[in-house]
Amino acid sequence: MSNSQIAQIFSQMADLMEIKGEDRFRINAYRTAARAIADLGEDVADVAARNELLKIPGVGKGTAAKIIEFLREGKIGVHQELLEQYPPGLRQLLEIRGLGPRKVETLYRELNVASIADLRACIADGRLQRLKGFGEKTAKVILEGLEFLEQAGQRTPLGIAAPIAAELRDAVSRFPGAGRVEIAGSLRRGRDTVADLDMVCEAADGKPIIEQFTRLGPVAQILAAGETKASVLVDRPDGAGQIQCDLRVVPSESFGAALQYFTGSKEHNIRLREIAVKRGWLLNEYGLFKGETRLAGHDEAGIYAKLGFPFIPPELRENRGEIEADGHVPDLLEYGDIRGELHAHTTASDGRLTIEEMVEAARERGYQYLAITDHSRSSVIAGGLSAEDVLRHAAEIRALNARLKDFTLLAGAECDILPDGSLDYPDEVLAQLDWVVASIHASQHLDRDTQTRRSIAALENPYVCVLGHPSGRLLGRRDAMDLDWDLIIKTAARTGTALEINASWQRLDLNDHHVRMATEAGCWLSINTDAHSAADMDQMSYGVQTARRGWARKARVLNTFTAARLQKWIAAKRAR
Ligand code: DGT
Ligand code: CA
Ligand code: CA
Ligand code: ZN
Repeated sequence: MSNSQIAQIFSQMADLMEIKGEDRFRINAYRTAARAIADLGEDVADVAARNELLKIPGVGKGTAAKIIEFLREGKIGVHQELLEQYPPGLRQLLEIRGLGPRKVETLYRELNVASIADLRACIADGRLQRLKGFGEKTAKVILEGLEFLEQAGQRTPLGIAAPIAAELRDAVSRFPGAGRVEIAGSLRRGRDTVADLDMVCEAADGKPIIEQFTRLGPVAQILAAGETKASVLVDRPDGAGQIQCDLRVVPSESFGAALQYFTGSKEHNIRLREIAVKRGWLLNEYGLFKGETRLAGHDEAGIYAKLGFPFIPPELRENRGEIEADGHVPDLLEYGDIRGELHAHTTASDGRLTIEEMVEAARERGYQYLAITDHSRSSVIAGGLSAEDVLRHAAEIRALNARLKDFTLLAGAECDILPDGSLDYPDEVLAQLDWVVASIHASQHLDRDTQTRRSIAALENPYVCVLGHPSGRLLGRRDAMDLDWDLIIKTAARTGTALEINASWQRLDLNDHHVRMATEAGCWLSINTDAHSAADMDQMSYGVQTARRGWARKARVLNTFTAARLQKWIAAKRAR
């Protein structure tokens, strides 16, 4: 489809025309048309073929002619002319708060500033400050804008964003006049990182909601506040800058449509709109319409139902086959299916709680079993246990287990996979444990072949139940290891060794793509929080969301089993 290309060209033209100082009316026409075409439910070429471009709301005579020009020539003349006058990099400068199109034009004309690097250089040596109409104050505002832009490029991890969002949602829910309030956007879809937070609030009158929202304690700065929407910045509790939160207030009859629209993903929404258009309907953030008649909009389920789908869980809404599957993924894992934790540390290595305290924490979360998996000897900094110590520790765990009613403790270990692929404990030690997680904790920068062979050697070991945090990534801090995923997943499927979905928000490893591959290959999975404290166990929901994003089936996730069934699984694995 040419839709996205044309939309991009139009918005680039609008930006460059703005710098050139052209007529506002024409600039807005391009922006409106760009949006309309990006949101179109069908290929714009088909619309043009039917001679119906002018029927698209937001497309006028001028923009329709440009669309036809693009479809015929593959480019648009005035766009090419603009590109000759101004380098495309200038557009980036428009994104800096405190630097409007007039100033961008002046800087380009007078100082030849065509990029952020040029801009920084001109501020550093004072050329910008000496320019007429600029000065120290402007320079300071621009520098602040630059800093914000750089920080805004950063995505916030799910585990940082989710508690902030929950706090804001609860606060908004308490406002007088507020009805339903929901988090939307990538956070609702359970992505491992989010660019910003999106929230939808049901209320008859937007203004008082927006006013109260912008006055909330956590709000550090108001970026925009209107009658029905606001954007604010909230400080991240980890001190790593701020995150933006967009709130939209909508009337009751549009709440479901707005929640659906702002949950996204954009790609999923485009597919839904196509389906609506094929029936001669219109789907947007206000509702699903047939002409003037509202078919749905009050709630999300109603929209999906009218379009012929079951409720599609937000985690699936990525246009990765959920539309073709009619929104139905068989046996999709649910949070309530989780019955235990299979990767946890105690004071024996680097955990903060004793075995008893960890049992308590697991029971509080309604679990039926817990595997204690402290570190092995090579993880020296984490207080890894020698072979002797791990067996003594196992005896202690079993003694406690014998005293527990209605709860099962597994005596295990998180055993390091050494650089040569051998394990940190010999097989005769591993054979005396109930449960073994094998993980790579050091030498993560070996070449792809060596690294892959290491993981595969661990998967081949009959005593290894699960490969821990298989990619080794730490979000925003350490890249994933270079691995041959096809081979690793094939080996896991063949050997019957489970792959971990480490639910800790710093890891979320496997990620959603790898879960999908593993699910398609028929691998076993285990969703583990790798808990070092009681609170860590609450990250299970992030792992479950990641699993759902990868279409994981309940039947393939080990910690949905009963304790008895898990024991059988372990015995069968060892007997293979
Ligand atoms: P991110 O980047 O982590 O914030 O991801 P999202 O998905 O939260 O993206 P965001 O915040 O830009 O927009 C929220 C939702 O609003 C998005 O998932 C779908 C919808 N949306 C935003 N812009 C557009 C658009 O231009 N066209 C369509 N169809 N939907 C859009
Ligand atoms: Ca967002
Ligand atoms: Ca947003
Ligand atoms: Zn661990």
